[in-house]
Amino acid sequence: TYFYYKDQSMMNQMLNSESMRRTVQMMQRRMTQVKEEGKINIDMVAMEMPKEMPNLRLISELCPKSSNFCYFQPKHRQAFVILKTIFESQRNPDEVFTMAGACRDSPMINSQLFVYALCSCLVTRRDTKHIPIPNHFEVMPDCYCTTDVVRQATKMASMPEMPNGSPENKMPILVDQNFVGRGTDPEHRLWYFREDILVNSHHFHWHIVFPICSPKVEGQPGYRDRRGELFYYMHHGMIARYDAERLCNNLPRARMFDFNSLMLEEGYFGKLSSENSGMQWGTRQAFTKLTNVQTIVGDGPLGIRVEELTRWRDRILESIDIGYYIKQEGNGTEKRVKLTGFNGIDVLGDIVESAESLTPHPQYYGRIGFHNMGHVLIAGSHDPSGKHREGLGVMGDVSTAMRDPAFYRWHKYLDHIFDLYKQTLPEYELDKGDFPLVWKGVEVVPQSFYVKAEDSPDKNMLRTFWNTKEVDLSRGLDFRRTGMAAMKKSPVVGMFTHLDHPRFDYYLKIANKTGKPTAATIRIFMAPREDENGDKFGLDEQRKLFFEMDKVSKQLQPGENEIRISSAESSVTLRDDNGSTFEKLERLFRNAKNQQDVVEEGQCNCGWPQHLLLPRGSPGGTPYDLFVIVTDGSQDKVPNLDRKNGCNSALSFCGILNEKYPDARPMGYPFDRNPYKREVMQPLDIADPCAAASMQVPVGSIEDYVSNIKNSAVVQVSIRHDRMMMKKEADMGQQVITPDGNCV
Ligand code: CUO
Repeated sequence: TYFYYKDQSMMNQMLNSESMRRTVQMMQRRMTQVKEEGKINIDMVAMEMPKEMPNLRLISELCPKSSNFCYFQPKHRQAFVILKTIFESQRNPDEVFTMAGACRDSPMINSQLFVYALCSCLVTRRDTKHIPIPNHFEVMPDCYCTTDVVRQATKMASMPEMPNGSPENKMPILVDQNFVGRGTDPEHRLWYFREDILVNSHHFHWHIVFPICSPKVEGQPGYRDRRGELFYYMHHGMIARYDAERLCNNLPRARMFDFNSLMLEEGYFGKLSSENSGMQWGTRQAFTKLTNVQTIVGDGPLGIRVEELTRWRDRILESIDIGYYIKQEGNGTEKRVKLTGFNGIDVLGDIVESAESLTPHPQYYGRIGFHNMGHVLIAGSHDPSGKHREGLGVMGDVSTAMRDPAFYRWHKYLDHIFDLYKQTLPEYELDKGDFPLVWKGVEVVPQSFYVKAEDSPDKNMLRTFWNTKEVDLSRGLDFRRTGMAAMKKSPVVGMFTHLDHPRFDYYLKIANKTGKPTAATIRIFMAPREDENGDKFGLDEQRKLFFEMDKVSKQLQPGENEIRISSAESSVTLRDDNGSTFEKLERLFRNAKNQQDVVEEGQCNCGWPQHLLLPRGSPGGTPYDLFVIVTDGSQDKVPNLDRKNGCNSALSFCGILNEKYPDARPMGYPFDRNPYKREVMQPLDIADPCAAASMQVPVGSIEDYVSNIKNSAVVQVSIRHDRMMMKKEADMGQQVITPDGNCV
């Protein structure tokens, strides 16, 4: 379906150049011709121009079309809020799309900004929240593919169709690890994680669903329940997974950003450029020191100082130490409010991220935000004075930031802050729970071996391998607007190499001794078992490395329950392997009988990629601890929850759009707090009351921990990485002969 404007005079006003006007007119003529000839089936939809165009000049001044849009930069954020508000203030979805069509083609509007504002509006408005959003990597492939791939794709898109199905312009463009670095750099081993298109797309979509400008008042459109806490928990999950990948690649865990040296030890050369703005993303040499960022090319003076970052950091740490935060009141006065309890982490998340409408005191905790400013300072560190006219680095945008090793240093520091707060809270008394279930055990079984689960030699042995994914790059904004590609159906295919694994099941046996049907929540976590030196982790360290694998609600019948949970339905991953592609959405809209079909099938592309559910492991097998705990479903339940609402995959990372977060417990429970067991010491001297006091003794290992909690179990699993195994064979659980003749 192609859109054109009914009102040609308005269109001419929108298109500022003669060549652009000619291109569009030529495209319209060509489309009419092709349609009349019946060569392809094109629906042409006439679009009304908005009755009144808002003044877009301010948006253009705040975020020029020629800049790389930076989500964390205050002026760009202001532009984002204004444009999003323009979309939100339209009276109905038709008006939103009419306005969006006009803004998209306006010479005033930055393309990246346009996509952010429109997507964010669609997931916020009540009357558009059912509309699934396509993958960002299909809309903006230049944020995910290196410049040479984009150039190649552009060239292929503009090639005329070859006769007789000649494969010349159908050949996929191969995208693999060789594009961004070389094996001589140890950090390059993590290319498959940092450069993964679905990892970066998840990060983009998460920040779209939970934008910085979310409203504060419950019930307002776009209000996000426990948003600050989810900022902590989702990013914590990503950092824990990154560390798990590092350890199995023989790399030490990521080190947090060092405020003393201000040094960024790893360099990054992403080879990315924005096709829309024409700017290159900045690069950074190793051992670059963070300094004040004065100017950003295209955006003028910025004046962000490291000193401010340090001051805000100190205020946040002090608030944690004293257990109070400073809140600004409507009348300009301030008051101290207790930072504790269930909501404490939610408030702290907003303070650290400094979501502007949510932070309790913007002046005190950061006028543009502690977390956001860290991103901008790192993104500008390669040319802080702007004298080289370099664009911001990839840390400036949520769709590109996870490519840079500095992202993990910065977020590890934030995670450290959150953990300092969590350490001020009392430990969970899990051993005192009165949920009388009895464990028989937990096993992990590849799905192809499930029939013989009990005696399969492969139980608790998981595998990973390399796979490829094809992505249609021709939908990117610029590809569609220029050249002949807009008029033919021929896709430009990028073939991305990524980690993958055969699906597997968790196989649990739980005896319900309550004598009646009981609701239960099964929480599954995984963590590396050994540290950089091959020593077994103590739980005080390991608890920070546990990442969520799944969370499932089940009704347990009295007596023994055998439960099988598939890895493919994880609570942290996307439901579809490729997310919602344009192709899928087109099919969905074509086949849907009503809006409910769209709501049930569509998703907002927020969710960890299924193919990265498991860490890579190693050729010889890497040991991991798989921990399962069953909690009382009646205490986990959130009342009046509509789980049928849109955007309902990856619940643990993304919640349910416009609903309460679907778990009443703190996120990360039970590893978010220190695991202590209480032991009462025998009095040594009756005259000395201190000697008789109870003492908290740290738990040594995960096995010690589990031995005290009757509703939990831990099992050791091994993940083996088969370098050559291909997906088809892996799914079938068959042996494969690799090209070098080895049998895996
Ligand atoms: Cu998601 Cu720093 O918050 O990137």
